[in-house]
Amino acid sequence: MQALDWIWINGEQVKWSEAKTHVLTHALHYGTAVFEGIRCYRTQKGAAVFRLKEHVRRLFESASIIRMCIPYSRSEAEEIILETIRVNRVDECYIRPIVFRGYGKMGVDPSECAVDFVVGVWCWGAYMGEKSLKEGIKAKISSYVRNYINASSPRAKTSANYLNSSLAKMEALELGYDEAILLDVNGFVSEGSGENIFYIKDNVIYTPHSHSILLGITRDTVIILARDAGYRVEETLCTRDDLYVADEAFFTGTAAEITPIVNIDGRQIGNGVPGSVTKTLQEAFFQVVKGNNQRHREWLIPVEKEVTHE
Ligand code: PPE
Repeated sequence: MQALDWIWINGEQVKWSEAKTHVLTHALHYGTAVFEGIRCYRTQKGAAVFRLKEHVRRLFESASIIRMCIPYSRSEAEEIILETIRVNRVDECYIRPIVFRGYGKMGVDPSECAVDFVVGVWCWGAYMGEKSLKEGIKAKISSYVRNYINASSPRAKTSANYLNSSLAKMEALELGYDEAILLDVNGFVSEGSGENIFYIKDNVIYTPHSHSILLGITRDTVIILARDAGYRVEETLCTRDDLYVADEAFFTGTAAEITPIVNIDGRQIGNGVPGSVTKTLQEAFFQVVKGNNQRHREWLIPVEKEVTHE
């Protein structure tokens, strides 16, 4: 990865190359961390962070689920994120706040360890390559089952949950696919290793109503944009067969944005190229994040403080 200049650690901007933590950090050993993935886009009115408030809120909810108290308010966290983008002087980037149990005491109980707060930003283009957005990708139903609700709280964006994702992703790549689709413990479709999933059948848009998913902010965005455009959107139980016979399918995520899926387990989806509904939603999504849709301007938080003329 390409280094930028500054990373926020516990109250100050630290030089990128000096942004280090102790090897006996609790989270390194036990996965006791929560994080976010947020994007900042270049718009006509300057750099803007997409749905910053919703991401920060989810960060705080994830922390609360794992009984970790963040030493800032939500508005302070938002300001720290904006400042970290400003000091790195980038107008498009991916933002990674992470809050973790730090150094203090080993053993599974983290309650005596410090809570560390870090914000890093870097430039991150298309998650699965520029081609994937245009041409779509091949996915595989994973042999790994998604994290179970009463085992590790999939709706919390915890580092520990990502072992499940890593295993599924490595398996998919090893077998020549681009991404994994995980089923939940009941055998219903949950999500990708780092994305939510949608499919389209007879012009209706479906997305899994599984409790074993991260409630994606891009998922929410797409549901709203699809309804704006007059589509019917259903949150439903979804089987692998529903996907196999879908007309279109796509992944959503901050990193993945809207990535079409054109093949699942060797079965061509629709015509084997990104479908028209997917392309319409992709276009609508990029219009919004780039600030070209006035209706949803409130989703874009400007990085530079707005100057008010009196
Ligand atoms: N499910 C999972 C498991 C997931 O990791 C993400 C985001 C989503 C759904 C979509 O959520 P949202 O970004 O709010 O629409 N995955 C993040 C991390 C990816 C990574 O490789 O790191 C992301 O997209 O930022």
